[in-house]
Amino acid sequence: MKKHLNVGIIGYKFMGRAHSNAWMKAPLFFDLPAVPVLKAACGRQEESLKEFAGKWNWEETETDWKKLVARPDINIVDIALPQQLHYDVAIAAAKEGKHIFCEKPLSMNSKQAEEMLKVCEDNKVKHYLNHNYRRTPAVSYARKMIDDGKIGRIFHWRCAYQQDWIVDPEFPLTWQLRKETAQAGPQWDLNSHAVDLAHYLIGDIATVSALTTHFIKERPLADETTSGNLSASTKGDEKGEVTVEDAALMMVTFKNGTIGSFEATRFATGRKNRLTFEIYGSKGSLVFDLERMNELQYFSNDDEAGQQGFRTILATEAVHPYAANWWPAGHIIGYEHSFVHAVADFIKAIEEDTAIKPDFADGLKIIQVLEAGIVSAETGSQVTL
Ligand code: SOE
Repeated sequence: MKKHLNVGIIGYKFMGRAHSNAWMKAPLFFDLPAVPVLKAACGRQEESLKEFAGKWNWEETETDWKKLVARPDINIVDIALPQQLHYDVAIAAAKEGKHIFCEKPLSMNSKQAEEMLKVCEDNKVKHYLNHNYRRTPAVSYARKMIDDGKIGRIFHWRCAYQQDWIVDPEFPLTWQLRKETAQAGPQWDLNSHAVDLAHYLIGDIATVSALTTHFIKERPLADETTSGNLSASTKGDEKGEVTVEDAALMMVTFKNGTIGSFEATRFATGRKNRLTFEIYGSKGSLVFDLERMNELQYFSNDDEAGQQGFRTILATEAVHPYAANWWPAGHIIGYEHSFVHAVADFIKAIEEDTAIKPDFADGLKIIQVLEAGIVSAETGSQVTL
């Protein structure tokens, strides 16, 4: 019988569901060296927690996260919480010797991220930061094509992460819209994903020039007991100030000479969760769109004259990363599969004692870029990393 690794998850809203699904599915579709067991789920509201745990087959529940991370039978702590809570939980879990699977963005600031990394290293635990989009077959394959020299020298990176869930001025002031609980708006939530992809596909960023803006300055207060899955009810008529930006734009230079741009917004009406990047190089170009996540658009200068043009690679064949674990070629996968891939790689990394990326060191670098963006927007000057 395969070894078991007991998982304790903290958080049971949108990411709690996405992670639970991944812990369940990974051993069914991947040949793993150990099987994750959905041991205990933790949250503050007992009734809804129990409902969640029952539905997703978590064996037990805990309402105190400190108890959960101290339990000797827990091997992995899954932090499916807002960023404001990552620091305390990650430090405590690492000190208890637990491996950590942490939702993004890593932390509220780079000081926290540095400490989280150090405590994990000191305690020799695996630390994974869940920037899941890297693990779509198309994005992983884009990286392979770049490594294989298909794109040549990269000149341009152009990325936009667009959503529209707060366009309505009556959308309540949830934790994501307050600096003390979120640190920043789409700069943190969305550009963290985009910067992770840029680091993965292009390389380290050298300088940042940014601007941020507020479209709606006040909103009705939120009833936080109802908040989750990107919605919440309002709490009466009282309003409060929105203290994070609504949209952020960054222009960057990379250490390897590529230049790039990032657009992150929650005000792109009609765009629900659209993440696109374009990469232009000396030999070819690549375009990805999360709304068509099984595809990559590829242009090659090597194609015959007269027959050149962007063509669609359908990243569902056995040669594409992760794809062979699912269905026969051409049978597409979705958002949730990227979480399953992360869990599968994480279990392998624990059992084989290998690195898993992105880790907290990568998370620290991402937070440093995001902070540089905020400083640049505030000062109106370019920031060198
Ligand atoms: C909200 O913007 C959000 O849930 C992000 O926090 C996630 O990371 C992204 O995958 C989907 O949108």
